[in-house]
Amino acid sequence: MQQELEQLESAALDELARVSELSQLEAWRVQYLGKKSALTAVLRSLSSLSSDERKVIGARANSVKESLQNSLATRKETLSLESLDESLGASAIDVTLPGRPLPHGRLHPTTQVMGEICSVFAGMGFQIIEGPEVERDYYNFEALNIPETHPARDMFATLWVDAREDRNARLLRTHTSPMQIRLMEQQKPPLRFVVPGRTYRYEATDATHEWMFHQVEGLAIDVDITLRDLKETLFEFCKKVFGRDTGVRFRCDYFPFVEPGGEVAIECVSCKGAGCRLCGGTGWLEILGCGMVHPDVLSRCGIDPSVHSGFAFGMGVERVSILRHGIDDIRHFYSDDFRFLRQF
Ligand code: FA5
Repeated sequence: MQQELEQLESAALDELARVSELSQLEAWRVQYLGKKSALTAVLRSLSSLSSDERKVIGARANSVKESLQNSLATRKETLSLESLDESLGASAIDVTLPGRPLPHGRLHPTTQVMGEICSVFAGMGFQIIEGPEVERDYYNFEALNIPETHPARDMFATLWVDAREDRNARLLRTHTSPMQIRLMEQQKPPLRFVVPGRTYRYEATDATHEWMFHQVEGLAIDVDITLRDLKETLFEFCKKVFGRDTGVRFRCDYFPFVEPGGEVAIECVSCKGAGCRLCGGTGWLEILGCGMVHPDVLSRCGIDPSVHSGFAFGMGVERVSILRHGIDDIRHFYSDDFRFLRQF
């Protein structure tokens, strides 16, 4: 019987060493230490043995029982630790890994170009100032030599805030030129200002026209300011922003609030002057209107035109951006398409 106990112990311990899951331990316990196990049968049979045999076999059977119980407890602890390690390993955070890049915002391409335009003029001695987007009819039209019945009102399809019949009616400014009047009313010459900001027109959109776009207005008033000052200022600006090799065209144009008036166009970036959809086949893209401030406008603002003269210009910011970056359609700017915006 003693030999039987030796074999039982070694078989049980061998099998226990092979148990690899906590859940299998109970089956092992039932088989080797349970009520119907061989060891329990030996312990139950002790009473039928002689007292000498009972002493020897009993002591051995109890030591096997104790050894199996201890081994079971040790194995249970080992397997518990292993499974804890595994679950920690699965959810552990590797703090040495590089972080995921977070998407971050940046300035809109229009804001970037507007800043660039303003800093070129700031370098020439112009101050930067902003003005209201909701304007009075007087500043947007009347004071700029565009009375109610003037055909030039058709140049500026207007979004009205109040009924347009009201002489004091408010509107969304169609250009930044009303700030010419506000500045000349508020300050005495010499004046040198640029005014960046949003403008609105009630018109259909296409590759070069939006209903909301940005302009930068320029105004310089002093003694002896001539058309030559205007042209040199604008050519210098074009050289700085578009480079020396880009074609610049200066032509006469009509605006009621300047005399003489002009427009500046830049060689089309898309077709290099050959003619394409973007430039409407002309090879040129107009970026600004300009001219010498009309004497009537000066007088209306309390500036004597026999003493002072000045020039003004109004530049389309998106048009400058289109030319700077080779963009084929103005509508990309406000489509909120990240694939477009991310490029700037
Ligand atoms: C004006 O707005 C005049 N106030 C400019 C001016 C100022 C003339 C001072 C004389 C003295 P015009 O409508 O041409 O002019 O617009 C000026 C520039 O704004 C255009 O050359 C163009 O670059 C841009 N622009 C005009 N309409 C749109 C539009 N719908 N979408 C985008 N850009 C436009």
